[in-house]
Amino acid sequence: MRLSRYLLPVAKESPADAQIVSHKLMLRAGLVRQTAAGIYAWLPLGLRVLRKIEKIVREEQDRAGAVELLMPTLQSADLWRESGRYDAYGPEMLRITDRHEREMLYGPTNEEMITALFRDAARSYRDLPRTLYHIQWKFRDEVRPRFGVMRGREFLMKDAYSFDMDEAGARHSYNKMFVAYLRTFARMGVRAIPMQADTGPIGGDLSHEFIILAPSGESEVFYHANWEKPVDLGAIDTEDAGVLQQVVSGLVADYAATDEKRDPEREAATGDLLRTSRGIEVGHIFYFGTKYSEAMGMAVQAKDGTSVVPHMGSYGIGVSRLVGALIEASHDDAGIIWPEEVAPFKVGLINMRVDDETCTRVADDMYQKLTGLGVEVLYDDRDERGGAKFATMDVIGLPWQLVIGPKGLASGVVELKNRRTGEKQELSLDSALERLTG
Ligand code: 5CA
Repeated sequence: MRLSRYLLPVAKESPADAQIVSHKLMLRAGLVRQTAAGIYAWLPLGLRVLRKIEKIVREEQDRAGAVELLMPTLQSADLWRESGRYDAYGPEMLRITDRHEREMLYGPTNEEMITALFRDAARSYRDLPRTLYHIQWKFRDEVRPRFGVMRGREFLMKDAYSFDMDEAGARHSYNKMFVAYLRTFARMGVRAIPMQADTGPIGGDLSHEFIILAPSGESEVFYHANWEKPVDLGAIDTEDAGVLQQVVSGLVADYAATDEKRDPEREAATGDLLRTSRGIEVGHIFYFGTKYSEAMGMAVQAKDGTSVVPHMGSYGIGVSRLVGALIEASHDDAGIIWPEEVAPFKVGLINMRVDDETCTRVADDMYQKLTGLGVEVLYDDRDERGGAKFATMDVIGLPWQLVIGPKGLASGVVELKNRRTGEKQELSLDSALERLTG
């Protein structure tokens, strides 16, 4: 992409209304713009990050055996009356009336809709177990939307729902998601710690929040120092319920809990290995048995002919919140430092002198070669000062900066800078190309 043809409104100054670093940087780096309280437009660069996060989430859901579908954002109030949650949900639900005076709502979550869909599609034990998911916008009319996309009113969520014949099956489905979540966040270059959590309005008795440690986090968390080391999942057979249960039990043997779920006994046992921090909730998983299937009259035929009410779980990931959370976890004074897997582009190519014929010819040629080889390049071909170009590249945080200027070219070299380490190297054009494609 040529920057001269892109939309990248980068700002030098930190916006006054942003309190935390990720919100400031998202505005400064031209990733999003607020269009109403807690509602954001995703500008081209921000959208690329959002899509990359979505892709990792989707791949790991698919790998865990979940099946993708897409449910609408607008739902009918009657559906929520079936579960009894229409009145219970409160002012966070955005209620809408259509031209025929029908009551609708912008979905804050989808337990009711998926239960209705699955109730009408599943007949017998042969149709179970199933885990279904979608990645769709949600709306919660938060009293105090804040911290940019981290606590928005409209936000993108991956929500998955599992249906099993019994509790043992449901726990297996839960454990599969548990492991899929660890893999998902690890691929984004962050560690999210699974913590015992409250179930809130979703209900149920088994629940974990996945939390990224960051000083700006909304919740206070307590955990065993072991969680500071990476978790090695190796090649476990997630289809084997026993093996998987052992792996998950082994992991949660190390204490980790949110404020509401603190356990003095386990904390005493953790001793001086107990750590405390603030954290950002990027995922939340629940097992809630037959709460919705029962209320909404869902039953399937078992092998022995009897009628069984399926056990359910639900599993959320805050896809848009993750964009902010990843920045909280990875930035410096100059700007964002994207982990390679979610970076909007891999390379920022800087032409230092667009008015210099050789410089522009070499930079154009490098741009063609890199993109031709499938490398994602943002090419700064604008007629701007070098200093401004460097500052832009630093704030938007692409993993690599390739600088082409007349001085270097005179001795046959270009400069390659690693955004994370700050390390700079002078290389020939060919070796630079090799480094970025190898
Ligand atoms: N139905 C369940 C699981 S599918 C559910 O709604 N869970 S949740 O309420 O915990 O939300 C799932 C994830 O969405 C949270 O872990 C969080 O990362 C994200 N999320 C929740 N509220 C917001 C918000 N206001 N802004 C941005 N992300 C949010």
